[in-house]
Amino acid sequence: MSDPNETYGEMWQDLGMNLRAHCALLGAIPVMYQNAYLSQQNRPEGMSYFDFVVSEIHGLRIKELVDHKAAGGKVVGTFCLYVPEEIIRALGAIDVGLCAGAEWGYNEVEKVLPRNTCALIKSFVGFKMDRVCPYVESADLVIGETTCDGKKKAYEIFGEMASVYVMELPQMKRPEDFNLWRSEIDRLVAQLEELTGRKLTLENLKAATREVNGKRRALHRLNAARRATPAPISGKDALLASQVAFYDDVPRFTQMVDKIADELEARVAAGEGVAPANAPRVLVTGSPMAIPNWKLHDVIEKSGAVVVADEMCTGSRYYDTLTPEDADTLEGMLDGIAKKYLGINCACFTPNEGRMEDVVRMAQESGAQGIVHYALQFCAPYQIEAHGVEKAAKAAGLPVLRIDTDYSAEDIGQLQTHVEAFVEMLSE
Ligand code: BJ8
Repeated sequence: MSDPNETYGEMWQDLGMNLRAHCALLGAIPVMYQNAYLSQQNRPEGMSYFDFVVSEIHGLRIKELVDHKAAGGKVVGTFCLYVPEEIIRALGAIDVGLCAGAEWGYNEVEKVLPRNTCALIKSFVGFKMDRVCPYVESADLVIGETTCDGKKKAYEIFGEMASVYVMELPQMKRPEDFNLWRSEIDRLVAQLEELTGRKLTLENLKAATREVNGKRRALHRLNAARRATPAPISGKDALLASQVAFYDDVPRFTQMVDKIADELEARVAAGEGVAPANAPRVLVTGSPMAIPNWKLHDVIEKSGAVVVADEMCTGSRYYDTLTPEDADTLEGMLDGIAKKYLGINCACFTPNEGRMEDVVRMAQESGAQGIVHYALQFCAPYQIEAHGVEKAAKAAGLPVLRIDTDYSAEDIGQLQTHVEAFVEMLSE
């Protein structure tokens, strides 16, 4: 394999990246990937596409973004599911998810953020401070949102280093909250029209909506196949597909995921799986897992269970509902977008009963025998909401294991002990 620094060094330098630090970050990923992914048996052949995507994680896709910018296009970075990607795409910009899943630059970060900030926030600030993420460095505009307190305050600091626009997201779902959110969508449109120099129209919004819905449908197909026994794909592989959905080229990604779904459906028909039919089945719910955060799924699956569903932003919250495509006015399309996005069940909302219902429904549909609740340490919304999830799950007869962790490898031994005991209990 060619040396990525030789192939892409000039491009990274032109983006203003810190090449020395970046080299250290990039060097860590193949080892993690080998341990978590390439060591798996009987993976679907279609996953070779994702092996390639990860091997080129800061290479080919960044080259595509750079080419797009050279042709006059814009790149927009986002951190949250509530930012409607249909609008960004309709205006000819490319959207990329910027959530970071690796510990980086904490020494510097902890000079500006409290130590007890969640790993996701510390990492995205660390990536920017150290200039090691080519996605962040490619972005012409970063869109934040008022979800949790940590994120909304961190955007103020992030805004000292990058161009940031923040959407106000309500924290309840009453009619007056919908009205606020709907007006925020109009503000976003104006902001993006100014950035791109283009006008949002019924036609370009419909076309982008069809495209993004296509991606969601493909992910839905892939994940529906996981309901079969034996599971035709590991939870880790399904997680990777969800993670890559946030930055890959949309038509290409959709085609590749559909191809994997074809393969999985054939496996299901043939009764083939990646784990034995009697492997304990687990649903994971909680905070999102950004690339390369594969830690919990890896521990669960190496303990002999299989993750068959993910109620997370890197999971069902992303693909479960589609944006309506059939309104015949631009206003109507934007109303549909506002409604679809406000329907997402993030723990930043109160109350958030919809999430409890989703967790129980998904566990039942996927045949999960137990639930692992995952929260990043210092993520108050998910750590506190774990109580409600536990109550709803127990009422449905589903045992719950609560895991609070971060991105470091230090607690892996401890995690293994807890997870192995839970898996053993499920297999009794
Ligand atoms: S829709 S989950 S992507 S806000 S882990 S930064 S909540 S302290 S990421 Fe999220 Fe949007 Fe909700 Fe999804 Fe705060 Fe928790 Fe950190 Fe979090």
